[in-house]
Amino acid sequence: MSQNVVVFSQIDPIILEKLHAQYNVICIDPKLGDVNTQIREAVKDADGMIGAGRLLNEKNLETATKLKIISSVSVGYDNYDLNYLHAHNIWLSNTPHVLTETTADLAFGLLMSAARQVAHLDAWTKQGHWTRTAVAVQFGQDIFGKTLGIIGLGHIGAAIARRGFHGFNMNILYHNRNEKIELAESLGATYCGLDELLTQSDFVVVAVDLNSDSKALMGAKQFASMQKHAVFVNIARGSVVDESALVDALKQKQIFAAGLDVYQKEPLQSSALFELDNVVTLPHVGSATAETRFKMANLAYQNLVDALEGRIPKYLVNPQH
Ligand code: 8YV
Repeated sequence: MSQNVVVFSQIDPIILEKLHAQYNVICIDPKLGDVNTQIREAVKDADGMIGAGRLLNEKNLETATKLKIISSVSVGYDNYDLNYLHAHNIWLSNTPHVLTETTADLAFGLLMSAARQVAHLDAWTKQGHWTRTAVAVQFGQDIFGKTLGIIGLGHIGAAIARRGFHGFNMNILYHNRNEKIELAESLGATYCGLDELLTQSDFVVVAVDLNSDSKALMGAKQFASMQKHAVFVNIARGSVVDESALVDALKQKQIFAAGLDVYQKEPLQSSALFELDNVVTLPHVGSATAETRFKMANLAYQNLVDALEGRIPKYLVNPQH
């Protein structure tokens, strides 16, 4: 008797086809009505779930009496209620490593775009404003040889540091819950407190997991302590940043510019950020290349199959139960 699997977001079509071949699959489709209502109904007989980007907790999992695993197609897992999953013996797996370099590429793309006003000057040029040689208002910030401060030296933070160190001869500072001495030595990176990193860095990149320590880590005081020519980049989670404080800092030119891929509310349809010329806003595309999203979906598929066939998945977020 085939097991039942709920697919709660769009996943790679090749992987979806494999799931259909092995399991009774129900796909949640926002076009068919309220997603939580669909999830509550679909999980009643579900043995497994696979997908990403949805808040899964008691409100939509309370009917899931058979659920063994939620296989997330993501490395971050702040959108799952881990306490609820633990209390109900539901495994959560994720997809680390396969997206590290792709996400670090995007982070550096945001850093460079914000530093050199790429998004704003692209629109400005296309609107016909280019009537003479660039003047000060079109100038950007140098990157080569400058100081890059990384908040969160995990796999993605380290990949960003490698790009700065090897590619742009940058001086690397990092702040982390614990020092990473060997890794830091390989990057010529210096551990420092958050305040020192913010005051010393020309570029500040947030690459932390969202947790109780990192929530609202960047607020008015932190932005005010940055240098006026500094660029701020967030590819972690929106809730690490007090977004209204960032808007104020950008409006008051407390920092030069920002590059954002994540927001407190997603998807973001309107925001004071959209009125500003000194912020680049991307729609949470850090891992969004066809190649990487296939790797993530394939890894999530393997985690799901392992759990449903009685094996321990390779990347369990909550192995303790
Ligand atoms: C996911 C991400 O696509 O992996 C993560 O944690 O942020 C992205 O790669 C996103 O979580 C899907 O909503």
